[in-house]
Amino acid sequence: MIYSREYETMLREDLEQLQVERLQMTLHQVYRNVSFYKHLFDDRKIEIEEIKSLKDLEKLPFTAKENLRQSYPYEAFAVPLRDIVRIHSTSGTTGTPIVIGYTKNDLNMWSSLVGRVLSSVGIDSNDLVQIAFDYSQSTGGLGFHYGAEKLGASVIPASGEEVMKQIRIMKDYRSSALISTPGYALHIASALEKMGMDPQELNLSIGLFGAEPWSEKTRTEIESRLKIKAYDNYGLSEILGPGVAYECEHRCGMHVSEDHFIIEVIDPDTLKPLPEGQEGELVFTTITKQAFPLIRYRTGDISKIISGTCSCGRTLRRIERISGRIDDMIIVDGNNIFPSQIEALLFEMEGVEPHFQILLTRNEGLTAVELMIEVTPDFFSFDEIKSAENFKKQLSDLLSTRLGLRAKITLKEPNSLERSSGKKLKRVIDLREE
Ligand code: DLL
Repeated sequence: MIYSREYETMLREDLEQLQVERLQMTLHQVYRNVSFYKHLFDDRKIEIEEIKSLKDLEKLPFTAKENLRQSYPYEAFAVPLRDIVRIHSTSGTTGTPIVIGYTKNDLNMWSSLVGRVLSSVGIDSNDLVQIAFDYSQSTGGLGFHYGAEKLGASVIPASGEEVMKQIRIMKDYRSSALISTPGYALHIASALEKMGMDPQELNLSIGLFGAEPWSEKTRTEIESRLKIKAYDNYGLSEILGPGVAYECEHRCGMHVSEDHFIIEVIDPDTLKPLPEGQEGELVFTTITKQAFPLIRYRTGDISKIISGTCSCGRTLRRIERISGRIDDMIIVDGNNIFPSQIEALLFEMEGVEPHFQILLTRNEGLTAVELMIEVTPDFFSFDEIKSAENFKKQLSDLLSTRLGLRAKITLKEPNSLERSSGKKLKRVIDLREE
């Protein structure tokens, strides 16, 4: 079903006109209220009145994660704190998080956009929607929660429950849709198989998955093991949370809610916009957000715009499945982590070199993380095994409290981790798709 027919099927010409009008308003708003945009615009001598078409977007500066980190906590907000009704945050590349605010209107808009995501895969008020996303600072849980409630579905907030409890809820409450990371769906499938329970005993028919990269192969695997139809959806907290782009029943790319976001694909090296159909970095400009508007925000995600129209009738353009990142960010069961954050923690510890490797594999659907670290030459000599165990415990507590990361820690002799020919260590070895 199409949730918001007027906008989702708008004539392209009208949509582009709407985008330009909304962009103008947003530019005035950020110039007036966000000091780093005022400086950026002044430095580049940008006259907002001269931004008259989408082509003129190119004249505007990009926003990077770094700009938002430097605005910690509230400098990037475009409204006073009294108008903020919700605060989420996301990890920056180093220790400082990016803080995202929402006004009442923003939350309303967010719920409607999530309503589009749910409707487009056939979820409606007859559905029992089990949400297995985290309900804390990340946007998956609460984002889907309010969107599903707005749609009138029965919402089961199940995050944080361990897998047996999830399955029990799913079976007894007859959940018809599961919303989670694709990895968690595989985890549920493994648990069902271990219990010897046939997924046909459940009432589940739809799975809506996102927040981490996955492949067509994983889609097929989830569908055959859980006996459901699985759909992809994309979003990021800085721009909104879930609700930015979504598959429809045809599953040939994700429609971008272009009445709220202007999308560009750029070459990450030259920063020049690329034509439709060419792969590059996704860049979004928000055009309806009040509290946290962003101009040309570089997502770091790689994809491309799919040319041509979709048979569902939506005129909103589609992006292809996210194929990777331009940086080294890794996503562990929906949690985004930069190796530089781990490095910063290691610098706080004594007795280790900042040489480490992160090995990612799958264990019953979820990500198993092994952190291999080189210790200094005197580490093994100055004390016995006990100190190594203490060290590992201390580090794993730090990883878990600061980054929400559970990892097996393996200590390695100095210079034992393989260096590439340029003597640089490959930080991340990701074997999850193998
Ligand atoms: O992951 C928002 C979200 C929640 C989207 C639930 C969909 C479902 P962040 O925690 O800020 O927000 O992480 C955003 O996750 O830049 C991508 O790298 C990655 N990502 C999100 N959706 C997908 C997807 C939420 N469908 C970052 N495929 C983004 C691949 C995805 N990667």
